[in-house]
Formats: sequence, C-alpha cells, structure tokens
Amino acid sequence: MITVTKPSLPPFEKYIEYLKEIWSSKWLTNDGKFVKRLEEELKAYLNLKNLILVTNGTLALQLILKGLELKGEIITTPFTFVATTNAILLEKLTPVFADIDQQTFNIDPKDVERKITKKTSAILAVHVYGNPCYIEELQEIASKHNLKVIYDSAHAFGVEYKNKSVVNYGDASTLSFHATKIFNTIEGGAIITKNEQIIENLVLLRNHGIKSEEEIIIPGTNAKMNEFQAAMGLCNIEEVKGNIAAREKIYMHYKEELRCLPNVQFQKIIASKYNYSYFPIILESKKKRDHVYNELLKKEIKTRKYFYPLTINSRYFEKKKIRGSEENSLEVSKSISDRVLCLPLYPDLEKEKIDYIIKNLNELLG
Ligand code: T4K
Repeated sequence: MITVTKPSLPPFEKYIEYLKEIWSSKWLTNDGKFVKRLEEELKAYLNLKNLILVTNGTLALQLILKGLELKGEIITTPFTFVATTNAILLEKLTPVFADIDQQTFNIDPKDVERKITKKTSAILAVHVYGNPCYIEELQEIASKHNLKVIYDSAHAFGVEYKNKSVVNYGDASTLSFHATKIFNTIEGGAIITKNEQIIENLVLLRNHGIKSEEEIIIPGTNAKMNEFQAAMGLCNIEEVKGNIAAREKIYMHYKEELRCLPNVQFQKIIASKYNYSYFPIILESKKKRDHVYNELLKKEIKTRKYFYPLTINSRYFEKKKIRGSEENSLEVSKSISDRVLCLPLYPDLEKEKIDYIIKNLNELLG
C-alpha cells in the first residue's frame, strides 16, 4: 500500500551514537542536554529568539492557551486536525468557528471579525498544510479588538511569510514534530513567542510549576520532551533541508502532471518559502471525492481526507450549541472538507509510485 506519508528517519548509525550517550549518562528526561541542544539548533534553524520544546503539538497548544491566561471564547477554524479544537475544549475555553477562504483554505479574517463578542479573548488560526494565514488582516482585527493571536503552525515547519519565519508572527505559535511531520522527533512539539515572561511561565507549566526543589509556584503539567525524542530531532535537523527539496520536486511534478485535469482545484500558496508538506486536491463534489478515494484504495493507493469531517462535526459537538456552527455559516469549510483529498507525499516516494498515482488520477478524473 502506498500511504499518504512516511516518517523521515535519519541514518540508523547516527541515532545509535546518541543512544550510546544516553545509556552511559543514564539521563533520560527532565530538561536533558539533548533537549537543550535541540532548542538551540531549532532557534538557529528557524531564526528565532525563543522556543521551548514540549511532548507534542497538542500540549504545545494547551500550554500556550494556559500561558496566555485566556478566557471565554476563542475564534478558530473547523478545517483542521481535531487537536486544534480539542486543545481549546481541554482548557475549558469555548471554540467559536469562523469560515475559511476558498483559495487558501485558511481562516477568513472577515468572518473572524463577524464572530467577535465581548467574550472573545483570542484568535487561534491554523496555517493549513503549511500555507500562511492572512497574517496582516488577522493582526489588524486583533489589535482593534485587543485580542491575542495564536498560530497553530503544526504543518508549517520551515515556512516563511514575507521572508520571515512564519512562526514569528502573532503573539505565539506552536509546532508539531509528530512522526508524520516535515521535521520529526517521533512525538514532539514546540512553542514560540517573543514574550520572555511568557516563556518563563511556559517552562514552569511544562514541568508541574516546579521552580526549585522546594518551590512549586503554579499548577503545571508534564509536557516535557525526553532525550530519545530530542536525539531523533538532532539527527533529523541535519536532513530537513534535503527532505524539503525532495518534497518540492514531487509537489511540482504532481502539479505539472495534474494541472490540465478538469474540475480539480489546488491550494493557493502565499508563502515566500514553502515546505511542501501536503498535496491537497479539491474535486468537483463529495460523491466524486469519495469515489476517487475508494477507487485509489483498490489500487493500493491510500489518500487521506484531511480534514474531513470538520472538527465541528465531531460526535461530541452534536448536542452542544456552538456558535459558528449554524446552518450556512461555515459554507466554504463544509464544501472544501467534503471535496478534499491529500495525495501521498514524502521525500523517498519513488518515481514509479508517483507516476502510478498520476496515471490512476488521470484515468479517474481525465
Ligand atoms: N494541529 C494540527 C493542525 C495538526 O495537524 C496536528 C497533528 C496537531 C495540531 C497536533 O500535533 P501532535 O499532538 O500530533 O504533535 C496524523 C498525526 O498523528 C497528527 O500529528 C497530525 N496532526 C495529523 C494531521 O496526522 P493520523 O490519524 O492521520 O495518523 P495516522 O496514524 O493515520 O498516520 C498517517 C499515515 O502516516 C499512515 O497511513 C502511515 C504513516 N505513518 C504514520 C505513523 C504514525 C507511518 O508510516 N509511520 C508512523 O509511525 O494523524
């Protein structure tokens, strides 16, 4: 089966060298030296002043929502992985859903503004498939209404907007380093913010609020990255540029070969430097999308319907009355979610497999 993605693994021997060091030091977790080293390397790679590593991208979101002391309603997108919405719910905040833009698939600033109430404290936007949001427009709205802006940048490792690292925008950004991501630490995540005070607070929050052996100053949680994860990151950071270049080649090849298919829409990318993390195509109808998905599956090609269903359509929302979910208010999100299909894309996807996928798509859609 050709899967939608495969984790990038470094040369085995390289990881073994790190494991030998872990074995001899017996230092496995709790702010170990590999975690510290990886934090420094990531700051250098992404050109950032501050970054802290955590266990995964979901805890990164939860911690920043906590760290910014947000209250009430958070305006967000329903066209995302469930983690974005779940983090809001787990922090006892109320998600309010704004629709997305037809071309970029990111949250629509005009709808964000329509959804603001006295209870709104922040906008949690997602750079979907690594494509930057409408950053200036969102910032303008946030400044006007005194709201925080957080970017769930789980897909946006290495992306630049206007020649600046995309995670540098807004009040804070989060990253995911899950196995399926451009850069992986098996499981992992990071929080980025320019605010030093918040960073200090987040360092406490990720380790139970422990300041010193005898001082526990806030109720924190356990969101620490361990040394095995950090070691994988230290190996993979050396591979990431080459991996993105390999992805770009496949992405461009797909685009060139599929661009003449009738009724197929591609995502409009507004990055100044993109990471080619996903290759979504939008088909003419849900029926067509599901047909293509099933037919490809019969040919051993596993595409994914990222992100279907919308998070608002998760079962636990059925009984709740969530603002933004009313009939007709999330039209574009529903339409894109019903018609999207993400094609297999990972650095070592072989040429003959890519051609096989393209041949099948041409037969189904040509
Ligand atoms: N915000 C956004 C916008 C996100 O997309 C995510 C995560 C988060 C926040 C939260 O970050 P984390 O807490 O996860 O760090 C996957 C990932 O588990 C998830 O990290 C990711 N987004 C989401 C978009 O995709 P699934 O349920 O699709 O994964 P799964 O197990 O079906 O894997 C997909 C394919 O990858 C498999 O068909 C084969 C391949 N695979 C997967 C794994 C785990 C491998 O070959 N090896 C592996 O070890 O969620």
